[in-house]
Amino acid sequence: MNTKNIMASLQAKYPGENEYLQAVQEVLESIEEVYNQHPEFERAKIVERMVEPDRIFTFRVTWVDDRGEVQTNTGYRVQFNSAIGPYKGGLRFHRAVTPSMLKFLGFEQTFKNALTTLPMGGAKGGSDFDPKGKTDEEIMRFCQAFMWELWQCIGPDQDIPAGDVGVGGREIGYLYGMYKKLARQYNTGVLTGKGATWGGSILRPEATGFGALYFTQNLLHHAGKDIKGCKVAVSGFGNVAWGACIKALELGAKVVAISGPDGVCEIPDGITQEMIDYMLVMRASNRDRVEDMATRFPGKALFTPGKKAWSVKCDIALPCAFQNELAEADAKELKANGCWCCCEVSNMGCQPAAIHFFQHNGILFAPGKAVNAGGVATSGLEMTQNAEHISWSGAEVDEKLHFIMKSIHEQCVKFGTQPDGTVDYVKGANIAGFMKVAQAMLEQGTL
Ligand code: 2IT
Repeated sequence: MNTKNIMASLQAKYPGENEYLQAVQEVLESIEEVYNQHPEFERAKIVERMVEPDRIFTFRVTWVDDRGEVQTNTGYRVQFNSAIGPYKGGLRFHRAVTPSMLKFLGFEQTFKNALTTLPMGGAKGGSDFDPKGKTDEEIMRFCQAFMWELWQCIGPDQDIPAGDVGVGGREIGYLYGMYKKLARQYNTGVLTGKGATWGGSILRPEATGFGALYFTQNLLHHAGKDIKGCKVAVSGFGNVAWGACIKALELGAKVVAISGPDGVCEIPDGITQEMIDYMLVMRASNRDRVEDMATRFPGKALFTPGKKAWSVKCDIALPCAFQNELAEADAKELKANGCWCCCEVSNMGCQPAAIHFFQHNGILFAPGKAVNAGGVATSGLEMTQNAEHISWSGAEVDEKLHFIMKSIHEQCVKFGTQPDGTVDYVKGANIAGFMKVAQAMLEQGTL
């Protein structure tokens, strides 16, 4: 395999699809050496096939806002790879959604899902719909209009969407309601992240954040460290940040920052349960402002406009917001402020130069596709419960999530341990995920 040639042809074919090209480049760099030890992969052109999605559905979504005005958005579902199971991955509603963004997310999802130990292929979807400032009624009408097109592409044994940025329990409810009406199918397994009374798994809302902290614990343990007493900086205040804060607090760490597109809230005494509960209110308001935390908790949460969470002194950085949110300058600022570990929770949250800086300056770093895989893994557990028409207790789900995150960490160590004994988690995660998908593709023939 020649990474340079493959990247050059993808760049020529998909100019401007920067997130997608970035995600592919990172994986190809990691796997090149292993790939070249497997001539059967080269003969079957596994990489050339793996970097292209199986198919992309694009559709118009037209809905009516509260003023009676007709609005039009674009909806997508990228079915990336089905080598190890039906397509699985979230839906993102965000004004910046493009095919490039969803292709990068679908590509990452394929490897992430392979790491979970569960049989799930990779997919992603969403729309350029901007939930900011929308009323509950508008959100419902948009979700219904979106499902009007999407329903034909999905199914409990074909493609199972879930939430992502801008899509939480409320949106999944509206989407599922419309799916039933259109498809006249009542199998709850068609979507995950559902409400607990109608097929949702206990702990699915918390799972991405909880899993990220379990992974962090495993990583710290492997490095001979402990999370207790550590200062943690978290970016974002959405579903993922919320789950991460709950578990960090429970494990005895101190969350000293959360952030939003408007700036950062420093919390010198550490986040409290009351503040964590308020994150849910902030999210449901669709205001997209972290400053609301400072207004609600004056003197405890200190807001600085225009600053990121990485400007706050911490031991551990947990990016929980959006791709490329942590730049090289942020990595340098973190280091200067004493940070020694960064577990990426958002998908591709760190820019390549930031990862490079971490890895060359003795800062422990693990990539999103390993750290945040607890979310989709618990979606997989939700699918199992739906297929069996039962629901497990929280303790049962939590035990399985612990096991899965431990297993993902072990796979990273197996494929990422370097001659000097340190672990390259980027390499480890990419190689482990790639080997599983590549082997399955090979065994299923040229498709
Ligand atoms: O990025 C992700 O893994 C998710 N948004 C969750 C996907 C899922 O199917 O639960």
